[in-house]
Amino acid sequence: MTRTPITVLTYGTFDLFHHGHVRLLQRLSQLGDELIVGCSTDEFNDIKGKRCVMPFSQRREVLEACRYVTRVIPEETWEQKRSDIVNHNVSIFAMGDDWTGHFDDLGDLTRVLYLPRTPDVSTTELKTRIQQRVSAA
Ligand code: C2G
Repeated sequence: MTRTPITVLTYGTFDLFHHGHVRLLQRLSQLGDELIVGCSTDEFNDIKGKRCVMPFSQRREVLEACRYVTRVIPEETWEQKRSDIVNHNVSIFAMGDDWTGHFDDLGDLTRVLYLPRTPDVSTTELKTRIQQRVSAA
């Protein structure tokens, strides 16, 4: 009797991939059998008001190289989560806890979890550090 694989789903921009991203994906991968990551497209980042250093194709390539990630899908809209959850038979939808409460409405479809962020690292902080190094050079 083979059981249904537990599929975990998350979304994000994942620009300048760092250990905070890695630790989230590592914990998520431990919650199930496969981890699907919705990577925000450049067009969706415009909607989110995020300016990326790395274009979607590079952010996707980095995520696909991550040992904890099974599959990467494009995230193009806020609204696609419900259909993604159904189409990929997702058992757990999870995000970092800066999103706590934002996706509770998905609770009728799947388990919704928010995991603690990794402290002291963010894409924004990395950009600042780089700018400081450049100006100090
Ligand atoms: N994260 C983390 N620890 C950090 C930084 C980020 O756990 N130090 C988590 C965030 O909480 C998020 C994921 O890594 O769950 C990706 O972070 P971002 O690339 O900043 O994603 P975001 O812009 O929050 O996009 O529809 C959902 C959005 O696409 C989420």
